[in-house]
Amino acid sequence: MKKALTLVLSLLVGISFAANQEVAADVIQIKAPSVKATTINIRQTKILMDVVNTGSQSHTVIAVVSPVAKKVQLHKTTKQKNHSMMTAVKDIKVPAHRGQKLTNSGLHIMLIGLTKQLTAGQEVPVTLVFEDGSEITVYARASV
Ligand SMILES: [Cu+2]
Repeated sequence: MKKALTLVLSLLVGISFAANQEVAADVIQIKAPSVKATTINIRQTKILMDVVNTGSQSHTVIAVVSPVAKKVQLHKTTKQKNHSMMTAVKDIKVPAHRGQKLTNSGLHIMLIGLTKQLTAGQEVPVTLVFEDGSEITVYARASV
């Protein structure tokens, strides 16, 4: 009897624990997604947006996909003495209750090996993949 009760209790704890886990895609909102328009010979460009986390747990962007580029990387711009440099980062943290702005001079998404020119006004589909496997797809508007 005691054993059965323990089993029931641990099942209940398990269920409530699962219910407390937020799904990243349910609590994250993407504001103002944009992509820098390109000229004919340019093969890479940046995507910027405001990743807002309305949830109470931190989440992480682990990958981004877009059909207009052969490769998509998560990048960080760092200021050097006379120039700025971009390096790839493994993931982008999205802190609870606030989020993370992706900017020209900070963390951003990099489209590499563009399969076509992106002209102003065009809408580029971008899918963000989070640590729990959930995804959000938005359309980044190209602007100069
Ligand atoms: Cu970059």
